[in-house]
Amino acid sequence: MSSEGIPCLWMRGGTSKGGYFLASDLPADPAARDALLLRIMGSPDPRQIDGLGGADPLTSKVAILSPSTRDDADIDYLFLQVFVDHPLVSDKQGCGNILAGVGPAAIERGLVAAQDGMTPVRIHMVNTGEVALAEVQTPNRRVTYEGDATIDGVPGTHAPVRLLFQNIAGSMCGALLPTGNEADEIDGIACTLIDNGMPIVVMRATDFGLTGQEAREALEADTALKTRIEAIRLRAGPMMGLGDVTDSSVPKMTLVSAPMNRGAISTRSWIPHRVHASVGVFAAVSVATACLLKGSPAHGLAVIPSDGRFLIEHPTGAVEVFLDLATDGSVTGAGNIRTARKLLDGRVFP
Ligand code: NQM
Repeated sequence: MSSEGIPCLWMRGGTSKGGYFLASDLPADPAARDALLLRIMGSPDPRQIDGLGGADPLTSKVAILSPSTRDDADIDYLFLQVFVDHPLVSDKQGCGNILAGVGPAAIERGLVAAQDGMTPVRIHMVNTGEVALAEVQTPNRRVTYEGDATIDGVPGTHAPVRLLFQNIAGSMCGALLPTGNEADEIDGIACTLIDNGMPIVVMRATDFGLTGQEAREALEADTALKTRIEAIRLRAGPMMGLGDVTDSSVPKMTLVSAPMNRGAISTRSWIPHRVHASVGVFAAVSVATACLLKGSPAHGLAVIPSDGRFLIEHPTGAVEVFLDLATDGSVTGAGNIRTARKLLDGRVFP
């Protein structure tokens, strides 16, 4: 263990928070790296008392940055989910919220030169193999975190970070609909198994006797519900080509209901063992895409916007994702506005 500490940027990205590291500052061996990250976060421990993690999957996240291995990107971004109460670090998902901090962090660390005004950063998302474009506000060639943009689930206003995605269908499952069906039945529940940037299982909240408007805490306290949802997830994993997902953070489980606040659909997301305080960015893109499928349980509940701007309601408000649609109705691209904030630039002592 280094007595000098390891350089670390601690940042909020969207509605998540975590450590941003340079790959060159971490062990190259994945097992040694993961052991180090568990120590840094203080896992496994439900309180993460001996580490920096915030005792919540949304604040126990890591971004590892390096110069890009690809010509069509400026940097590589590997996302790692550090489990809170299990000794597990998973690269089996990406994260669109932490992605919001990647462009700013890459500029802060000198991996990308800032332009005057706005700096586009092409980010190779190593977990899924796709490239995202992030537009970072850089007046006078310096990253600014100050601005007028707001996102639900984060107090205050900040500089916008626009994120644009293409070709994200089948990011981890190889196909948008890995079973080839718009809906499958698992344990008597109609499910859409879909991956448009994030593998998720979309189910009607009412099929579980819920309204879909329940609070995060109420859902997490319902152990019978948790058990039912996990049983469906363990069956959905192999159907989605993800194999045994017992120790994997995907697929996520999304309960949908009719929108209540002029949105397109309302969601409660299991990620996968806790309930999201809002909703993941790629998960929101995947739900919006499911709304368009006539066979999906989401379709009959959704109010489809005419302009491709889907307001996805969640426990603390709503997130807007925009979908680019081809003439045949298929989704060709997606985007979202997030904000990010540098909280600390220092050294962490594992
Ligand atoms: O779906 C949490 C988050 C995420 C994922 C999770 C995310 C996404 O930070 O793109 O951002 O689903 O575990 O919101």
